[in-house]
Amino acid sequence: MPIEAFIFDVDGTLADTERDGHRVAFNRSFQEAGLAFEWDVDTYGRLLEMSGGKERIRHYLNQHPEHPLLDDDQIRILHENKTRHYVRLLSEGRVPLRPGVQRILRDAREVGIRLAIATTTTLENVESLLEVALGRESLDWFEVIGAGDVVPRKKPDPGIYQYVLDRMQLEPLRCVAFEDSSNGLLAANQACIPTIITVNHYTSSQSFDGAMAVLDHLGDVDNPATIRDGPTPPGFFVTVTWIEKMWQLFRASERCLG
Ligand code: XBP
Ligand code: MG
Repeated sequence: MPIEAFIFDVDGTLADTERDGHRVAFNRSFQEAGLAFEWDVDTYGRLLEMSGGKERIRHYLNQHPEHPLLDDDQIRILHENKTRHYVRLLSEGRVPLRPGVQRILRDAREVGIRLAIATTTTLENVESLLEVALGRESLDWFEVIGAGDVVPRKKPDPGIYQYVLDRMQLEPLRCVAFEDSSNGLLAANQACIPTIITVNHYTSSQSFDGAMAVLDHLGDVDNPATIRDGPTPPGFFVTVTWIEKMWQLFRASERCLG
């Protein structure tokens, strides 16, 4: 029985968006609104435990009573402005895809693996990233783009994965999810989807129990991946064939959480 679909997270997985993309955009929005705070790289790393931009702003303000508390409408506007800044940063080509991503998408399409996205970020951000990095036509490669507020609760809640599975009528065990964070892994695992992790600056010290494999990135012929957990792929880069083997082993080991 072959793999039916690959489901991709976006932030940290398709591209390293957080530090030089989202964080900078949040700060521009705060500055524009005359707010007297700025998120440095480490502060932002701690705030990433809260997924969702609006939720993250609220979480920060709750922790910092010295700043004025904003109501939901004010946070919504602040976040809309943040999205505008973020899309502008993307259009300047500031956020490239991670190694191996474009190759895996192309190879998966060639062998008929269906593609989808399950992300916490705003839909506009996903569409802009795809358009800038892969061309407008790439939006059609993904049968479903599950993003942002289409579900009431964000990762680690499995809602966004369940939304994608339902829309595509997929069995979770016949899919592979690609994630970068422990929140993302928890979401995919609770939806019972075998998951490959590619870590980044912000997530490399997190715990990934229950993942199919953990690597620093997917790798490419001229850019070897380092494997943290799981067998090394031939040539040190992840291929669809290697994913299929890992998936068979993972399913046979009954390590899948549900
Ligand atoms: C991504 C997020 C998002 C982004 C910012 O998490 O939590 O909130 O950081 O995007 P994941 P928005 O990769 O697990 O989906 O500001 O649009 O929310
Ligand atoms: Mg992510």
